[in-house]
Amino acid sequence: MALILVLIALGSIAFHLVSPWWWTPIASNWGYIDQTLIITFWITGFVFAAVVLFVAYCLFRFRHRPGRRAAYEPENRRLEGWLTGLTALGVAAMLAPGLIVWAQFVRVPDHASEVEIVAQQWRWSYRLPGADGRLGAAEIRHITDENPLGLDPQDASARDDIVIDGDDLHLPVGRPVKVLLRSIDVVHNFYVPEFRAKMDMIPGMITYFWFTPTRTGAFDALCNEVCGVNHYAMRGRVVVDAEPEYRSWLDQQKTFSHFAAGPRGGRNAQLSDRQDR
Ligand SMILES: [Cu+2]
Repeated sequence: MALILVLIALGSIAFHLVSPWWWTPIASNWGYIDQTLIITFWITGFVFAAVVLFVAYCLFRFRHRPGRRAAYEPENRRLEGWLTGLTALGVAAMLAPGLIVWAQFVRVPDHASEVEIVAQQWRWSYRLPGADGRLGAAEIRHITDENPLGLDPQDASARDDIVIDGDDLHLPVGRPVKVLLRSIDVVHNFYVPEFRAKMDMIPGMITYFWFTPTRTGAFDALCNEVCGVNHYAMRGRVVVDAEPEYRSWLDQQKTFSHFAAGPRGGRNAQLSDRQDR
């Protein structure tokens, strides 16, 4: 029994070290989030190994021998003091780094640009501010086929907003971005594993986080909150571009006024296309 416990402890550590299931290479400034996870791995790993090895030691050291009797010791103030103190220290060491990272996570740099991500069963849409650098007002009651994100037609700053419906989101590398999250129906969660950042999207609320993409590439966006039968298929793509590629992509995008004025194409065409399939 003791030998099996020793093998479980050593095997768990070995599996952790050579595990094929590790994080995808990071693509944002949130290295701190990896560090807090590593601290948690160290502390919980150490405690796990210590407890299992201690049990193995006790099984061996105090194994049954004829004539030996167990001592009965229901109280031990000194030992309880030590265990309480060490447990408190371990829990604090796991929580404190998380609080520090959280404080940074919700403190958006002043020069961050904004992008809105809108979730609905079971797709992603995006909105970028137009030339005025501001996102216009939006409300659920404005939603129509020509206005899938419900932008306020009366709001001047909404008219030049860039609406990306059913396509990839592009972001420039190396520039901080504040991500504003909205949901049209149920709770979703926007998650790009490489960015190490995610947040629930709650109908009636605008939640947010910020990050800086640190390398170019195409990254899968997942819905990370079970949101209905097609939750598994709620995928998107975020493409991080160098500045020139980003500019040329941006130039090709349609603004809200263009979208609203256009023929009954856009989303309708996509939907009927989808139904045909
Ligand atoms: Cu979802």
